[in-house]
Amino acid sequence: MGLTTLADTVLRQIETVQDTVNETLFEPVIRVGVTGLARSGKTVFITSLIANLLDRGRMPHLVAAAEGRIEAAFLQPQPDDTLPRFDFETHLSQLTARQPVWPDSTRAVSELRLSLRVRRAGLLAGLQGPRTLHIDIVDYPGEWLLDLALLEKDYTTWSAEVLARLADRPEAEAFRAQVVETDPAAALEEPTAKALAEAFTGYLQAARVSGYYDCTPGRFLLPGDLAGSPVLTFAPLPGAAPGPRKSLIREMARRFEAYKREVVRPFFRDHFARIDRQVVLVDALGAIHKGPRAVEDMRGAMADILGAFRPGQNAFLTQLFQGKRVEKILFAATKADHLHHRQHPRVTAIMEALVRGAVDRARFAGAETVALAIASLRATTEDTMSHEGQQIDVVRGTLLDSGKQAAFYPGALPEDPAKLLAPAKAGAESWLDQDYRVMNFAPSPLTLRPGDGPPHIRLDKAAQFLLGDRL
Ligand SMILES: Nc1nc2c(ncn2[C@@H]2O[C@H](COP(=O)(O)OP(=O)(O)O)[C@@H](O)[C@H]2O)c(=O)[nH]1
Ligand SMILES: [Mg+2]
Repeated sequence: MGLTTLADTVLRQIETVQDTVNETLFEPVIRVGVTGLARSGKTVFITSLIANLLDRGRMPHLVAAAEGRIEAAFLQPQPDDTLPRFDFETHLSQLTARQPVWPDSTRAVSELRLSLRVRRAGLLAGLQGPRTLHIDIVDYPGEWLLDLALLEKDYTTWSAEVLARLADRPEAEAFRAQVVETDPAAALEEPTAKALAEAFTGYLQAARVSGYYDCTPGRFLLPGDLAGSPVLTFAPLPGAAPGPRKSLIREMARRFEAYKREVVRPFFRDHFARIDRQVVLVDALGAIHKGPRAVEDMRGAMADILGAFRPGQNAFLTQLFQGKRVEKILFAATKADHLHHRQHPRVTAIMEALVRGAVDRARFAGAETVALAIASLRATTEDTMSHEGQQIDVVRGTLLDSGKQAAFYPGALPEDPAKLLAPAKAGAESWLDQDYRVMNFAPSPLTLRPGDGPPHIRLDKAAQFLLGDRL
């Protein structure tokens, strides 16, 4: 499918709906979850993955595509009536416009169904006709997974932990000042509750910008359609809940419980527990650039996120999953086009080290895992330049801010990931040997040959890991 024929595809897909409705009931479905913290690259990943599954010219490592066994790929209407559809067409047209732009950031869960008609491999090929596999791709914020930890806590414990954590963070100054002024046992007044919740949300947003990832409750940052509702109008307070009747703290504790019941649990029940295979995207280079604290924080967030894939740990999840499990987890360091490919094995090694503990546990729980350095949409080209008598490997691209062409060298990542992770764990303020830079590149204008999807790095390997065994 060339990009110009997008409209045709939409028509074609509507025609095929009628024919497939009956068959669909018997056709296999794989649900692939795509998660990661905000700006880790979920939207670009899903858009490019779908475009490259529709047009498979750049997917040599997807075996079924390389063998020519994928006879057709088409988008289908949304199978879940209550979930927003992943807006593939808009995102793709943004990435492939004459003046391409990165897609708008999305703030909630969405889903899309892609179906592949595949000829069987090997001996069965001649005996049976092609079969159809439906791939439901679900995009959801990693922040929502972090909320799992809240289920195990009551309001008093949660408040004590959060207040201890923010005690020495400058981002929390305004919120701390309000807490000092507040008497938790005083009668509830809605304006006070609202002001506290707003100050707390302000702190979470500032903490996020500074590179902290421990920013739960997740919906305070990504409220979606819950913005302003009572389940999001609470904040941690010192002292023991429940406190006196009709007091501020009692109502805060009640809303905290409502948040767990009405927001966190339904997400895990309706979305998370149905996932067969999971992609976890990490902007590892971005965290390295922010410094050791951001790396350590991200490691912690990854451990928490991955805790959700080990149902045995959590009574609520164990009950939800009932023995079903996530079969495969792909950990992908995104935006690898910021680095020359000679450095890619090092990012992969850092990624593997970042998630090692969690991966060991996931393996133990039966999931197959892999770490890859990928770029969903390659925005740079590689080059080697001489600088002060040395040859350095750079990437070239168009800067997002100025629109100027630039050659970029982010710094040499260490061969041994411990050189980054150990100082991060030990609480170092900055990297010892050097700084790491990142740059925001604009997507490059594309001229795609018919049959080719957008340029990427290792998206085909990612697809092979996620889907290959079922194609
Ligand atoms: N160079 C480059 N930048 C990327 C890539 N993927 C994402 N980005 C950048 O990361 C930003 C966030 O990506 P997005 O997919 O919107 O993240 P989300 O919040 O996880 O959905 C984009 O606006 C781009 O600036 C990639 O493959 N290469
Ligand atoms: Mg997004």
